[in-house]
Amino acid sequence: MKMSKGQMGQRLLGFAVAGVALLAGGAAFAELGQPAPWEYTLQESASPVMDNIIWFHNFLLWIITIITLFVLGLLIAVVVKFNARSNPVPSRTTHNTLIEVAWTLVPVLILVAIAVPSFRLLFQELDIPKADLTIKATGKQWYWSYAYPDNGKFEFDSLLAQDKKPRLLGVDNEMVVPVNKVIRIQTTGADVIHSFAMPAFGIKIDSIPGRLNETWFKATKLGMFYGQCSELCGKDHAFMPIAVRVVNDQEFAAWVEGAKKKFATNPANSFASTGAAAQ
Ligand SMILES: [Cu+2]
Repeated sequence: MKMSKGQMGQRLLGFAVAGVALLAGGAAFAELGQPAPWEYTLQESASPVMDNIIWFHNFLLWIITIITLFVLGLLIAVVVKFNARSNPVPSRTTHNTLIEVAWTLVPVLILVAIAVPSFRLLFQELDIPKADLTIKATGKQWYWSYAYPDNGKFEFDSLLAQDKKPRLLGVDNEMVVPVNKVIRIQTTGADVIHSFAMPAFGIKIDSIPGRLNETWFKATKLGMFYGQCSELCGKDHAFMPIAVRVVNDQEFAAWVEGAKKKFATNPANSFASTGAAAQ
């Protein structure tokens, strides 16, 4: 297909307009705690771990961009300066100690520079600080159950609510947590492997039958946060969202009082069925 110069210009202008619209749109639609149309960045952070994940992501983006541009520059230099026409008599050099040492050492130093913050982030994710609150999240086909063993012992199911916004993320009973508190999440699967994932808090951990996995987050912002089961777990895998409401301490205490009564006779309440609630 041949295009005239005018058509080409028009097409380029079209791409430019689309690109700017995309950038502006991404910023305009970005909403805390949930995905946004045309989103191309990580979700806005609401926890110290996610702050560091975003920092590390940007750090790596800089490094990879510099390396890519450097290699591109070398390639262009080779193509332009050392082709048969501009360099008819090639050099017969086979060794250069300085360059060989440099191209071994420099990548090692770059990898060390990446390894240090990488391990720091891994340890931050794995070392669970002293928890203010423990919640057990059990993945089931196809919904989640949340147990609060610390706060009067209750457990409830959290199912997708078709009529709630945001679409496919709203649930009937949200997990509720206090703001700026260390929340330990213990997770397991009741039937198959699920995965508890919450992008704004920077956590994603498999929920495996017969095993209790642990992770943690500290929500630093109030509001609603949404995640999804992130391990293919059957036909309704896409329909078992995770919704977390972050509230202040007073609201949390009030919610606990209400939840204890509301879920006391819940068949999902393992504390009630085992008699643990009476202890
Ligand atoms: Cu699942």
